[in-house]
Amino acid sequence: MSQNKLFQMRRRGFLKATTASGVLSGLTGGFAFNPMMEAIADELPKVDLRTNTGTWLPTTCQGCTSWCAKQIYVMDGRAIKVRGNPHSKIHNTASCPRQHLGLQMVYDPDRIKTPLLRTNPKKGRNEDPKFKPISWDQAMDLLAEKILALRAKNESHKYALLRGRYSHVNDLLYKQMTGMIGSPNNISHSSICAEAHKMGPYYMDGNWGYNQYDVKNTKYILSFGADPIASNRQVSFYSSAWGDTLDQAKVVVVDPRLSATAAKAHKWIPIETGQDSALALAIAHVALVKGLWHKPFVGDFKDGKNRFMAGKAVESTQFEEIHSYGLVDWWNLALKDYTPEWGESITGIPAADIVEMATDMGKAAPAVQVWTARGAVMQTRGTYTSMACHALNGIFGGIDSKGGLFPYNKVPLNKSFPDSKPYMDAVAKKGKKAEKIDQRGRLAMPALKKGKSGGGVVTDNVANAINAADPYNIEVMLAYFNNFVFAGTETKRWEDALSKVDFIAHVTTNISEFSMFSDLLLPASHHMFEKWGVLTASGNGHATASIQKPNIKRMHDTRQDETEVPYMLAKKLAEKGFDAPWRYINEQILDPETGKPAKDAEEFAEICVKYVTAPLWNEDASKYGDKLSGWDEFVEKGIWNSSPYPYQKRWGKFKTKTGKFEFYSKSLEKAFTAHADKHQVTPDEALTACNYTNLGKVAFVPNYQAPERDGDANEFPLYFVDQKARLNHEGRSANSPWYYEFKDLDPGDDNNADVAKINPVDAHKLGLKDGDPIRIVSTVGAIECTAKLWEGVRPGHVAKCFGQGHWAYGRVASKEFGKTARGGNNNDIIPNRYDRLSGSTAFYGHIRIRIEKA
Ligand SMILES: Nc1nc2c(c(=O)[nH]1)N[C@H]1C(S)=C(S)[C@@H](COP(=O)(O)OP(=O)(O)OC[C@H]3O[C@@H](n4cnc5c(=O)[nH]c(N)nc54)[C@H](O)[C@@H]3O)O[C@H]1N2
Ligand SMILES: Nc1nc2c(c(=O)[nH]1)N[C@H]1C(S)=C(S)[C@@H](COP(=O)(O)OP(=O)(O)OC[C@H]3O[C@@H](n4cnc5c(=O)[nH]c(N)nc54)[C@H](O)[C@@H]3O)O[C@H]1N2
Ligand code: SF4
Ligand SMILES: [Mo]
Repeated sequence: MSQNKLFQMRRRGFLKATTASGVLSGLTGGFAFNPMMEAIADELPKVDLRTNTGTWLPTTCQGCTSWCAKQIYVMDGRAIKVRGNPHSKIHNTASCPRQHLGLQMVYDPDRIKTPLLRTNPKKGRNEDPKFKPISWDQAMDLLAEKILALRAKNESHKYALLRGRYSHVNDLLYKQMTGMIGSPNNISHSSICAEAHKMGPYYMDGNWGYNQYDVKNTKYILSFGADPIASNRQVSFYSSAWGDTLDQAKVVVVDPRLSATAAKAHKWIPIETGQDSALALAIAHVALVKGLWHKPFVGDFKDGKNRFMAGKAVESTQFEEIHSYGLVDWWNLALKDYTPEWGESITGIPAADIVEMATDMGKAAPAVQVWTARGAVMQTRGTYTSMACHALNGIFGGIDSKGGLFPYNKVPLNKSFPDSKPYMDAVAKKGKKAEKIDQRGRLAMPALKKGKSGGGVVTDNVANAINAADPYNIEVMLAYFNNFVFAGTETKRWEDALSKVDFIAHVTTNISEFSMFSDLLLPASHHMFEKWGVLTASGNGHATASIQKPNIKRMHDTRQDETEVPYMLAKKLAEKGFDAPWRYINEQILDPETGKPAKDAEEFAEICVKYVTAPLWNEDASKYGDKLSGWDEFVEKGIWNSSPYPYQKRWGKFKTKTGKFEFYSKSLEKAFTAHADKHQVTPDEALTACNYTNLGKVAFVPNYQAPERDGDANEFPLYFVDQKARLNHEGRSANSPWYYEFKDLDPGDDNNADVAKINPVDAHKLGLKDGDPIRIVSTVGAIECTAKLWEGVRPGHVAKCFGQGHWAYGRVASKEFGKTARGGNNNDIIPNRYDRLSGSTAFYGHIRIRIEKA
């Protein structure tokens, strides 16, 4: 039987009555049958009409936050292959395994093909939305009406814009439009992403951002949870360089789970979850006692005699720092007590091993780099873990050093669109002044992004705020490229919250769990193949700006989320008498080449990218990197590269309060004291309100605080360890068959299964064997999956990939679309907790569980 016949038969065999939504026709399972490959083939012209010649066209992958510059091979209007953009000085043609899944996503037969309107007014987990197709004009009309109704009653603050993944043309829809409509509520996903990671770097060396790691020149890598050949940032580059790195450097990975990187490392340290800071602090202690710190960066005792002795305070005037500040204060306040024996008592890692690590790092200094991942820092104590780990980069001088780590190079972009304030009327000005819906900046939620109380978003708390109608209720929501009902913790909170919102419009490629609580679905053009955008990335000493552009025949009646949608909405609002956004668009966002406004939505999308990137090609960017002759060259290459990062660039001029690398963070002290002052309490009262246990000045140095644990240890005797699957495009690839067919790319995982990896020691106690169906129960929920006995997880811990458990993300991702999940969503069992200093959601460390046979 031919392949096609077989597929047709299976398709018929699997056809059922229509599904919950009535939109996706009812293929269940997706385990044996794969409609996707057929759909891709269907999209190409019939075989004898194909030209068999194509072109490599540039774009950017957003499968993860590496944001690699890509080329796609397009033949007859269809994309058929993906590779790295050879012009990239970060990764060249190198790539990661998940790049290919983009093809299955853009040609996913389950994509939304037209706007859809909910006809069932009742919202809930078991309510079928009963979506029916409508036109774009009707859709925009309805959304505009809802927004205008809020403005008419002077309650424009009850509008909210939710942003998930994005490109650098987002400012118009995200910030400027929201402002002109009159709401303070532009909510990004950043604090369910990795904000706690930035706390160490920002409050110690002034970089609110991620670092790039000089892996080609390093001699020692210590990773706290980071798995750079599978996850993290610059996976394509690190994967291509890692073999050489392993030859020339010692690599030590600290992770309760044997990650892909740990499996190749010289040493794997399966730490108890939540205890990373104790290890980092004990290493720092040894480095000082043994005189291993990097003196050209940190300085030395004036007479060269080391006085750091365990438990003994040091006179600060005896030490002269060079590029750092507060080393002796830190020692006296906390570090002097964090001996290797103390470290062993908390982490179980032998003191001798801790001493060995410090000694090796001292020898390799300054070609030392200490990485942190979400796993170590997106915890209730995350800010302090981030600081403790980053402090090691200071002690061993890796900061901005050859073989160390440094911030992303500057890419001159107009990321901010022109200020829309002059277009705000009285309604908008009043609305914009309301408290933000996520309660950021309240006493118990400082969210100190860039030194400001309430400077950062508290994404996951939006659900709590809506459920409590505190500070008010949201009535109209526009959300794009996000799925917080799946990606946020304690998912039930999001289901309840969205059920309370009167009108939600979701701009999405696929119906997702978030869509199931929405009223209007607006089909999005796929970001990698059908959309104008621009992204920046950094690695290998360079930064890049690379474009996304519509390279294939647009599938379906879709629109680009960040450009066409706001353009059409502004036009509709103007037709109905509110013309501020429309005037703004036509007066402020002009083609940098002609000075003219766009003539239609599609042209506007391109103009937005031209506007943002003009400093790279319309001006002379050679001060920062490549010199381009103009827009055409940029579009043809698809990428601009920066010059290499100059080593020691920031030495002597860190953007901290003292201008130094702050072991005692004057910057955090200032920011947190201002937060306490704002609430008219003492800093200690504020720290206590935020659930931190070390008060006084200790709060401003890296310090150890026992992890919070959720639940009773007898009832829930195991810890849960979440991880990213290697083929996760964040939450977006779950409807791609390859995601399941190659699941064993994750060490310990099995193809076509959702497994919880349990150490055989624990499994035997529980009487479990491979393949047993199990239920994982936490204090907030339960999920079902399959037991997998595996030595690659620390006893007492259970590791499971995030990504499966979709009950509404297409026919492959769900057992029965709209009803039953395939596998379990980890977020159903993760209790909603925060690292309050950063406003980040805790996804790790606090999750106690038990396992039952299902
Ligand atoms: N494959 C893949 N890569 C991705 C993405 C993706 O979806 N898929 N998404 C991208 C995005 S959005 C982001 S923000 C980055 C995030 O990249 P990272 O910041 O590197 O974070 P994760 O990979 O989420 O971190 C989870 C890791 O921490 C480990 N871990 C869990 N608990 C602990 C603990 O208590 N201590 C220690 N030391 N480790 C622990 C887990 O085993 C896992 O290896 O990744 C990007 N890269
Ligand atoms: N347990 C656990 N939870 C996590 C993580 C984890 O590692 N473990 N990772 C966290 C991290 S780092 C992040 S960044 C967040 C991500 O969480 P979100 O920001 O919510 O993003 P996604 O889950 O990727 O969902 C994106 C949604 O956008 C839609 N979509 C897909 N492609 C497109 C497109 O091209 N255009 C538009 N407009 N829409 C599209 C689909 O509906 C998809 O469900 O999840 C966080 N949640
Ligand atoms: S590393 Fe991430 S951004 Fe780069 S190709 Fe892979 S999935 Fe895409
Ligand atoms: Mo993220």
